[in-house]
Amino acid sequence: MGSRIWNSRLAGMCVMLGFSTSMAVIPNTISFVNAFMNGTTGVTFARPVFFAQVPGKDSTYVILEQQRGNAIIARRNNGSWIKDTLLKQTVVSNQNEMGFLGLAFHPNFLTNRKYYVFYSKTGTGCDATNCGLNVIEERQTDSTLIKDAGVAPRLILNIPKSASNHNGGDIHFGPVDGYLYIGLGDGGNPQGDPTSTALPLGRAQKTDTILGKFLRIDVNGTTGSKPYAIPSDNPFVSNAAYLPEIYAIGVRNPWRWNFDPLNANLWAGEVGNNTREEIDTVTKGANLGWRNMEGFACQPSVTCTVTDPKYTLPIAAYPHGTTPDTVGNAVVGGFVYRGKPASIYYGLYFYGDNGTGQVWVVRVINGRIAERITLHPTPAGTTVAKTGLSAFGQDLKGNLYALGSGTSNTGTVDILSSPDLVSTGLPTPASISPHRTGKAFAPISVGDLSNLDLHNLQGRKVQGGALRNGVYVTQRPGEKNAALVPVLK
Ligand SMILES: [Ca+2]
Repeated sequence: MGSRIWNSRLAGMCVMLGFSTSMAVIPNTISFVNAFMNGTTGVTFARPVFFAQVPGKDSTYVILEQQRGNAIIARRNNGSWIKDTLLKQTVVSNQNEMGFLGLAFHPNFLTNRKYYVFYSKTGTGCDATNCGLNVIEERQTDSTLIKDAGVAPRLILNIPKSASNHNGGDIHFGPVDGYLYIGLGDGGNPQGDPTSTALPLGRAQKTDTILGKFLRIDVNGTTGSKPYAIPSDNPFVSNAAYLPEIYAIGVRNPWRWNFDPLNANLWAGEVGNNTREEIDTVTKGANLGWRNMEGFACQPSVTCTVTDPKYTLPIAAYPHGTTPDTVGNAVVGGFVYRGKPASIYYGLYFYGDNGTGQVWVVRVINGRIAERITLHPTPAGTTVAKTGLSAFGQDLKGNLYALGSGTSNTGTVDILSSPDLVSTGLPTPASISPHRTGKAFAPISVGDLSNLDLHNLQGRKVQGGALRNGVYVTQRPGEKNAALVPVLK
């Protein structure tokens, strides 16, 4: 099948999910349990800001330590959790919002061992505290898949900026198209903020800069002298006023964001300015409003209309403050839960706030929040879910994690734990259901799996008997279109 599937659009095949959507009451009490306990002691990190499972490796995860510049491997070894180092970036800036910010495994990582890093370092010829250079590089592991091969990286993108803040820094491959998506902040003070007079529009609304944007590039090719290709269906490729890398405009600081693995919807936590925080779903060609809008409101100094159809409004926004249940000061984007398909949380979106440490789960109907639950960690009475909440993570079974920053070595990675959340068992029988007739969801049996090519989200081909509970990409041999399917087994 090769990489063909990654150029296919999600179409042509639908799935029967094997369960019905429940509108039952969402439980508001869950446990936050250190994911790497050895007896009574948990493995800790310094300012962890990113978590992912290493493709093809059970019980093996990568965690980024922002300021130390380390990509740490936490893995199970002889019954204990131990730490190894995938990569140490010695040039990473230690400015507050800078550091080692993002990592993404190539969709074909298990065959080409390529991975991509986003980090910031001190810019050339400028004050270390007031400017910086964000860098995206392609690297490769050795045959163990958990140690960098030590060869020179391939530069993908240099992103110079005149301030240390508003970097964004999350990068992910599209689950269906296989392109690399990059979330970039507006470049920070002073020009990015609404108090600026130097750049009346701000960078996020200017289409000749990549700052304040979501970008989409193809790392498997080249366009002209660029070390990557421009996907031919990027939204502005035929508009000379826009840089062709641009996928969506109008963001201030999309600190953490992720794809829903089931349908490739892009959910982002967009860190606001002085007043409010917002959750966005980012669609191709969207204008997400900043810095004309913050949340659902126009900026005081800007002429704009909330109902202007050129803006894509947030899914949700919440005000600044310190009352834990309702407010915060810096949103942390999370995940749509796709672990246990029978869970009441299945399909709901988890996010939180860095300032209050609060975690919420929401049900979204028709693009707006229909229900929001504040998750209270056990024991009862505890209000702060995760002190210093910096990011969420998701493993290949769909389990969710929350990361909390510690300034030294006190940061931890917790698994969100409840009987409704943690995916451990493999129910039987398997049930996946491609849309064969064009008219109805048509269940197929385990035996029918032989008619499908199944790939995990890293592009590795898997087949019937070896399937684990999870989300897979399926494509009927000879067909052009691919679909993502959850598999129960
Ligand atoms: Ca916005």
